[in-house]
Amino acid sequence: MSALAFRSVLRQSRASTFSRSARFASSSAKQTTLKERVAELIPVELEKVKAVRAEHGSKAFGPVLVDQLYGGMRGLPALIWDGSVLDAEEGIRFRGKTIPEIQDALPKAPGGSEPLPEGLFWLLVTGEIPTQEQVDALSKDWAARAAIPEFVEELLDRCPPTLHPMSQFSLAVTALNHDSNFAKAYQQGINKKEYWGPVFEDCMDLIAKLPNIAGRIYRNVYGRGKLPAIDPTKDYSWNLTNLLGFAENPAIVELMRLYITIHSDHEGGNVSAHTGKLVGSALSDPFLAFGAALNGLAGPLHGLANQEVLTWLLKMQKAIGENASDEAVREYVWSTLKGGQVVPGYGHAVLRKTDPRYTAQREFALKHLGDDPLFKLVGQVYSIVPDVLLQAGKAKNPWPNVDAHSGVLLNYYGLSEMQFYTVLFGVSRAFGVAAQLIWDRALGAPLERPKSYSTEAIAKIFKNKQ
Ligand code: CMX
Repeated sequence: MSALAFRSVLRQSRASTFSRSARFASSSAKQTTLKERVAELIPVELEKVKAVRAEHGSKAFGPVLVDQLYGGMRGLPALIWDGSVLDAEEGIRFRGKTIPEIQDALPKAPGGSEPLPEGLFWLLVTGEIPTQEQVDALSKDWAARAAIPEFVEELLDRCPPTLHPMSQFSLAVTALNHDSNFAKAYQQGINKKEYWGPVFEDCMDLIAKLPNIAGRIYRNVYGRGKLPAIDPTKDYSWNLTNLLGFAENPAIVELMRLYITIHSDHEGGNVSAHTGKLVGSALSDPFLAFGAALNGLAGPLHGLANQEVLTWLLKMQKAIGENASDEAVREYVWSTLKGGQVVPGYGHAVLRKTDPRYTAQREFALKHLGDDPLFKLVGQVYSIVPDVLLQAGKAKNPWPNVDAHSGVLLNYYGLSEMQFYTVLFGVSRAFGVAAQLIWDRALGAPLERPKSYSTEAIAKIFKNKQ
């Protein structure tokens, strides 16, 4: 396809978005549902992909270094991921929008000032800012789908409280595959072109059921009594916070809205996002794909770091006391490094500056946490760790990531059980993985199957080459 034809496809797609926005300007008009909007967008996106592949399909990104094969594939262009793009300096953009931009643009709860994650999901899936009515409709839809099967409740109730909450979480999500619309439709011989429909329904069910799973795990493991019912008049984050037992405090509900929004997506190459996409590419249904993603999120170099940060901070506080001097904190950081451990919450495989998700949480803390001693310690650590990591000379990025701040915020509001924190990260990460799974099936993404090499083969291939 020529450059001219390609530009015309892009123009058509923008025009279609524009006409839709114009349609939504009047709130009395019938509101398109998310599924109807995806159906409208699919032919446009298929054309876009066709045009890009026709024009650029045979072009190379550049050389692949042997070091990249040994080095965890850092920087290797390998995936298409539409929901968000991560810039090393600037951080994440969700469908082109920075965190402050989405905080500004997305609909809020009555009296709230943080974005509703329902709106973020709409944005991740469509690239468009939804109306308040569309967001409210999503809250209602998810509340209606929120119940989990009795056998999954029993499965969770039988887990020993010593089983890590993330293992329980992935177990329950995997078991939801019992009722997968997609798995059933596939067995009945669904046409490839129709895959996205049941996958969409599974993704909506998946997101909707996570609060009941997370709430049940929390109450079982920490002995917090019976789960309340979902309130269909409230938003997703209010219900999640209520199931955990904290919704009487509007500040933590607001925190949850921000938390779910900013942890949702971080482009496609991170362990949880990529695992979800990879497993989905085998046409495993969204429950199986996201269950696998959760197992990756449970690793200490990825999502579990938010548990590790608070554990590390509390250990430090115990060792050097509250209101310790900068010198004492510096020494503690060095002792962590000299003990062959990482400083949790610092560094990143892609980012090279302070993570804007850290900044968003810091701004929330400045507004709400006052002079909480742990918040003060987080600030003090921020003024010391980057210098130490630079001096140590190994980490490519000495700045804090998202996990450096979240635990302190949750702890402040009484959610002090660190082992549970990654479950909340997982609830949020479902939004990004689900949005991508819908598009992967809608656009016919193929089975992932990169090529692997043995060290012997590499030595042979490059034996006589410069
Ligand atoms: N503390 C100590 N050492 C660190 C470090 C940190 N915070 N960050 C990086 N390094 C070390 C690495 O372990 C590596 O050491 P070796 O050469 O001995 O293996 C070296 O510096 C180079 O690593 P890098 O290229 O800068 O970082 P990677 O891309 O390999 O790893 C990450 C990225 C996040 C795993 C790493 O920075 C880290 O372990 N950070 C602490 C854990 C953490 O906060 N993880 C959460 C990330 C965000 C998320 O996914 O949720």
